[in-house]
Amino acid sequence: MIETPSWAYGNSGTRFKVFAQRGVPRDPYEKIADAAQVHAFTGAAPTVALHIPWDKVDDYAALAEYARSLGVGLGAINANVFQDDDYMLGSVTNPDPGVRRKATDHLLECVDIMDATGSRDLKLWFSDGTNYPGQDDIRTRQDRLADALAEVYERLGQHQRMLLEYKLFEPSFYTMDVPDWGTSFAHCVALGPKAVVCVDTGHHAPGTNIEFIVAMLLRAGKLGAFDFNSRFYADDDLMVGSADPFQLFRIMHEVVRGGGLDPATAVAFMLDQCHNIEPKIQGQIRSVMNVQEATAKALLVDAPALKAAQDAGDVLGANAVLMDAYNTDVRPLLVQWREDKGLAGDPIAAYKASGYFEKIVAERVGGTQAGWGA
Ligand code: LRH
Ligand code: MN
Ligand code: MN
Repeated sequence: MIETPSWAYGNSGTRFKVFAQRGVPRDPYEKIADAAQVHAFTGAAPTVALHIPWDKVDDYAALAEYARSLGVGLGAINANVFQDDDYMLGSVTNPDPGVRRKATDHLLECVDIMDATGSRDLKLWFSDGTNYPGQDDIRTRQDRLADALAEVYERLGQHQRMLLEYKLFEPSFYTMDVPDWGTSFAHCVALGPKAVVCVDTGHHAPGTNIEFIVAMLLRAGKLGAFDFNSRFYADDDLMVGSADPFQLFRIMHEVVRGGGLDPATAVAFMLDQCHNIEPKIQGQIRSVMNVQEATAKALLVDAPALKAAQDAGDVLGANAVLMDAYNTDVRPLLVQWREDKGLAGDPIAAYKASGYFEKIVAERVGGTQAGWGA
C-alpha cells in the first residue's frame, strides 16, 4: 500500500516558475478529495500524508473524519521547520536557543496533531546545515539536534514513530546536519525503537547504491519509510520509477528479500513528489502503478534459483535470475489483480473517463500552491 502526499495535488514548480494548473485544491479538504480518487482507481493508496502548516486546519479530527468518509485515512504528519525567516541559520540546530525552542515546539505540536488524526508516523526532515567552513560548530549542532530529537521522542505515544529523513545537500551546501543514512541511523539507534530512518530516493549523491542502504537498514530493523520519487540529477521529485525503473526494481528486490513487505516490519511506502508540468491526480496514479510494477517484478524473483546460483558462485546465472524477473511484463498480472478487486484494469483511462477532472475544474477557482517551489 502506498501513501500519497497532500502537497502533490497543489501547484508546484521550481525556483524559476510555478505553473498554475486548473482544478487544483484550494484547501486540505480538497487535497484529500483528490487523494481519495487515486485510491478509488488504484485500490492501493489508502492514506494521505499531511504537511504542517501547509495543511493547517482548526479541527484535525474533523479532517480525519472527512478522509474516512471518502474511504481514505490520514497518514504521516510531516513537520515543517524550514520555511520561516527564523530558520535561516537552522531550526533545532540554530545557534539561538529561542529559535531552537520554537522549532522543537512545532515538532511537539505535530505530535498533538497525530493524536487528533490517529497518525502513526511523524516525519522529520531538517533543512539545517551550513554554507561555509567555520560558520558553526558541526559537532555542537549534532548535540543540539540530539537534544531536540530526544525531547520529541519522549513525547511520542506508545504506537507512534519518528521517521528521520536525511538529505545530502540543499538548501545547505557545505554541511547538512542530517546528510546521510549513517547520521540518521546513529540518531535513531541512540533514541530507541520508535525512531527509524526514512529513505527519500532523491536525497543521495548520483550513483549511490540505494538498495544497499535499504538492505543495511532492514537488516538492522531501522528502515521506517520511503519517500519515493525519481530524479536525473538532484532532488528532482519526478514520478517514481520514471527516470530509472530498474533502480526501483532493485530497491524493491531488497525490500522483498529483507521482509520489508511484511506488515509487521512496518515499512511505510510514501510518495514525495511534485507534478510541475503533468496533471497531478494522473501523475499520482501513474506513480502508484510504477511502484506496483516494480514490486510485482521483485516478487517474481525466483529466490531458490537465485540462492542456488549465488551459492554455486554462478555470477551470470544469478544475475540472469534477477534480470528474468525484471524483464517480465507484469502489466497483465496487475490488470487481473485490479479486476479481481472490482477495479478497472486501466486506472488512468478509468479516471479520465470518470469526469472528476472536469468537475473540479468547474468547481475550483484559484487553487493553492503546494508550499514548495515558491
Ligand atoms: C525535502 C523533502 C522533505 C520535505 C518534502 C516536501 O526535500 O523531501 O521530505 O518534507 O521534501
Ligand atoms: Mn522527502
Ligand atoms: Mn526532497
